[in-house]
Amino acid sequence: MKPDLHIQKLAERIQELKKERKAVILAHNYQMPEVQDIADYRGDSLELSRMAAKSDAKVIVFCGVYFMAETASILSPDKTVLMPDKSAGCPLANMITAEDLRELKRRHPKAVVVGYVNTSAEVKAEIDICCTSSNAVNVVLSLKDAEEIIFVPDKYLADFASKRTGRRLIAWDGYCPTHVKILPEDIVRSIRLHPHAKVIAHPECTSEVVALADETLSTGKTCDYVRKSDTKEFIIATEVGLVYRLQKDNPGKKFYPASELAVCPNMKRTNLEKVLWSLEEMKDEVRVSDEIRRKAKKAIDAMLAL
Ligand code: CIZ
Repeated sequence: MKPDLHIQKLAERIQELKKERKAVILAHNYQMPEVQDIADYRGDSLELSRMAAKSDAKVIVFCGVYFMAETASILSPDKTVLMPDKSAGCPLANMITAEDLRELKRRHPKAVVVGYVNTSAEVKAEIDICCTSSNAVNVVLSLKDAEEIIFVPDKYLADFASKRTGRRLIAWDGYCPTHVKILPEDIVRSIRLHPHAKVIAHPECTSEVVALADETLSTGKTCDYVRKSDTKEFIIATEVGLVYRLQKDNPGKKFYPASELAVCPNMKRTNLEKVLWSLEEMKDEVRVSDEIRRKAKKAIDAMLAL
């Protein structure tokens, strides 16, 4: 069978089964093109989990990494959350454990704890307020009365939020191995090749890369920004999967990945075969225990209340 026909057949079978199972398929912005194409919703992790929670689906198939499926389970405890490849983890989220955070809190008993959405459910259960890459600055700004602020786990997002707010943050030494592959020289070279393009960097990029960017935005905010912008060319400094979505949604504009090396191997573990098998066999389920869920949800609700 020709590859295109194979993909089409798989996609058709997925759509049939999706109806039978009353499922909704979510694809993170970093997923492979063919996975993005069969999804009901594409977006960032929180946006996707919130849309799935509002839907009347019984089953959520989360094409993303583990903490994202956990977030979906936290917001939709009555739905079955499936991951086509449960081994797709997030190295950044795995850089801090709940015990690491408890130890840090013991050393700073008065600190308010801000935790990036890229954390396990167990870590979320230890934080006071969650944040995403689009609202980290506002979350920190909201903590005017806090004597000290702990920020976990991404040190580059912490640095970005600290510079924008003027607040000193006690940052965990975590980072995304994919975003740190984007080097300042990649940005300089891309600007030389595309002098009219605007540079948009994700705040998980290193501080040196962020300093060279015109805008520093989450994936969701990047989509909004380029749609509204009059600029026709963009250099995108984040995981390359976002470029596919931007190009598809904005056919009249041009997008250049800042580095072809910025590929998250975990995001690329999901493919159409695995999506099909997960619906056929109703596997692999991700469920957060009630106790952890209640605590973690408090941190997410605190952010949503802002
Ligand atoms: O929350 C997400 O989806 C992540 C990890 C980043 C983003 O900017 O979308």
